[in-house]
Amino acid sequence: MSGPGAIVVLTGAGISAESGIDTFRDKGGIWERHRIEDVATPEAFARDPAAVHVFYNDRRRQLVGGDVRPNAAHHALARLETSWPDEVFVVTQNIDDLHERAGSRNLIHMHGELCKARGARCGVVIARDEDLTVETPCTSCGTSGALRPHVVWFGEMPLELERTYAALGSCALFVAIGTSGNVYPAAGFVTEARQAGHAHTVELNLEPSAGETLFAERHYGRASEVVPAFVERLLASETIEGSGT
Ligand code: BJW
Repeated sequence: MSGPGAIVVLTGAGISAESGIDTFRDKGGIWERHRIEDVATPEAFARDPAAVHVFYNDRRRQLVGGDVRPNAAHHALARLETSWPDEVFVVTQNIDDLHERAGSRNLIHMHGELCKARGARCGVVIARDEDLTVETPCTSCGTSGALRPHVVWFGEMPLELERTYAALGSCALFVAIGTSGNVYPAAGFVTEARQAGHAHTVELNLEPSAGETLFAERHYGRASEVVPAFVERLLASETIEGSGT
């Protein structure tokens, strides 16, 4: 007998906001304090790698040493993964590790991971929870100053898109949580899930996103409240409402 169907969950900065991590485009968010062109493009890193390292070192210190922990929304998604009869796949745009800390395992970080670095020359990805500087040697190839943050900047290709599009094309439910819908290709996943996968689509966010009309079902409020409530309803019924409209 076939199950209720696979679920793909896209998460964005809003799911980690109540854990104390700033979002990008909200009032007081990261892009009010930093220009994208200065810290989040390959050109910025080529021009002034030290400034880009400072930007990510500060954020890494907060994640590793600060009082940051997963909130009820992260925990609810981990519970969904263990309790739902079919696959639950989380695609996060976030570079924090709060989904892992909450227990999610079937997860990819499409915009990279803050606690990893990549050899700009050799391409090898290594675990790194300490500061990076322009002198830090690559532990793989030994080249001095060749380590960059393992993040996806504007103009770079997001990670594991092939696996993500395959999942979007075969899921029964697509849920977007805490994302403003401004950055592609993630902002286009809802359309892909509807058209390729005929999935039911749900937005859970503090406020309507840029793509709100693309979702068949929408619930607005804090992630720590709307996500656990949505997950409880799903697990109680073990069915997916709607049919891709
Ligand atoms: C709460 C809450 C609470 C608050 N509870 N909710 C023209 C048209 C279309 C596309 C392009 C274009 N020109 C260029 C592009 C492509 C470009 C792009 O999208 N640009 C747009 C700005 C237009 N994209 C790229 O370059 C990407 N690569 C690419 O496209 O490759 C080519 C390709 C071709 C074909 C197919 C596939 C690929 C790369 C994008 C890299 C993004 N990088 C960043 C920074 C690096 C990581 C980091 O430093 O952390 O990633 S930018 C930043 O935005 C970060 C995020 O992951 C990303 C998304 O932000 P997110 O998560 O949505 O956060 P916010 O702050 O925007 O929204 C938070 C939401 O939460 C809000 O709605 C709040 O209301 C809500 N919220 N508190 C629930 N408590």
